[in-house]
Amino acid sequence: MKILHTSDWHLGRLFHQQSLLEQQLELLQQLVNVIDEYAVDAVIIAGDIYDRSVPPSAAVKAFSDFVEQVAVKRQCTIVAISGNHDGAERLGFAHSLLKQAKLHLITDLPQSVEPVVLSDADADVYLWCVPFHDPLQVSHWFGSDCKNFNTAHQMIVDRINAQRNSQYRNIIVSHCYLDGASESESERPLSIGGADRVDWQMFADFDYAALGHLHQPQYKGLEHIRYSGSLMKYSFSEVNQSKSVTLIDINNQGVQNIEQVALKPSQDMRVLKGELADLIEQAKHDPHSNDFIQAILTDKQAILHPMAKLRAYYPNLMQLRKAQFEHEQRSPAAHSQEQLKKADCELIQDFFSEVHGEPLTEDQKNAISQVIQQIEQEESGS
Ligand SMILES: [Mn+2]
Repeated sequence: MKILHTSDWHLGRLFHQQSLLEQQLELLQQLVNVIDEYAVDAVIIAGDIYDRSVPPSAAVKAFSDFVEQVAVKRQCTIVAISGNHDGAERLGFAHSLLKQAKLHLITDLPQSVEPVVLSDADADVYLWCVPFHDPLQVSHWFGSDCKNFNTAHQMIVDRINAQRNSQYRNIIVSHCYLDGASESESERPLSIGGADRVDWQMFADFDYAALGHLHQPQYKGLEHIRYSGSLMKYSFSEVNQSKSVTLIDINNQGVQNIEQVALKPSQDMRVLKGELADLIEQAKHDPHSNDFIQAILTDKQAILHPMAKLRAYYPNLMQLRKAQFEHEQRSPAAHSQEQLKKADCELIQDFFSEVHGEPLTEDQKNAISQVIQQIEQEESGS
């Protein structure tokens, strides 16, 4: 049985105010081609199908067309969970009807223990699908308190383990942040204060872990605990990553082969560094001048209208930076990502030590990070 693992499509995402839908549609077509070429039986989407909880209509149409191409026309099963960017309830509309049409949408926590079963001549595969959740939602479901993402995820896995039968093959699907894995700038932190990490060890006993959230294709701990990575590059921090989908060949003995199939957009994302005059000279012979470009200028003297001058050659020049400032200040994107995660908590910690002359206790820190998280959730309306 051949299963394709993908995640983090972020349909409807804007990049420097520009829609990426055209590029996303091109890559979805490549996915369909991979499904045909490798005779794929099922597709797993490990969360973040959309970029926002209320996606633009063109993004909804893109997913709808994909479902029609894959589940309806090709009778290839689609199993998708909600990620932290998706609006779980909207995405889960009519899920019990849709599963009869080979589209399994798992957006509600209790569905984690209702496996999707795929059977053919090769294998019986149980897919345990864990939609994105925060510790509060898990506390509600279990009726007991759990403080962080790791405990919450472990509780769900324990419940799955109590139910699963090792006579069959078992795949777990989740949208989470594995401790120690590599992040990119285009992921939205799941929580602040660093309490969002989960241990890879809890996935070790499954035949395969199909993960979403981190945008770089990678495995962590063991080769079968994997992130497929995002559909395309969503930040300039990802220029050196090769995006792909992961193809798993599984039979009743277990996973037989894992292969990364490259996704190649016709418009790439690149960073160019040099003096403006040199970049312009090079641009004249650049066969990929349509790419999304970030330019880092190394000129020492001031230049008038460098953006306009370079845009004449690179119409998709999205960002211009001056190298001389690079060592003085870090990139604004990296800075804000870091701030999002740490700033509020650390600010309160600094203030507390200043006033009381002693640091916060672990309990106090947890209480503060919970309050901040709550405020963040209220503000985002989820
Ligand atoms: Mn994502």
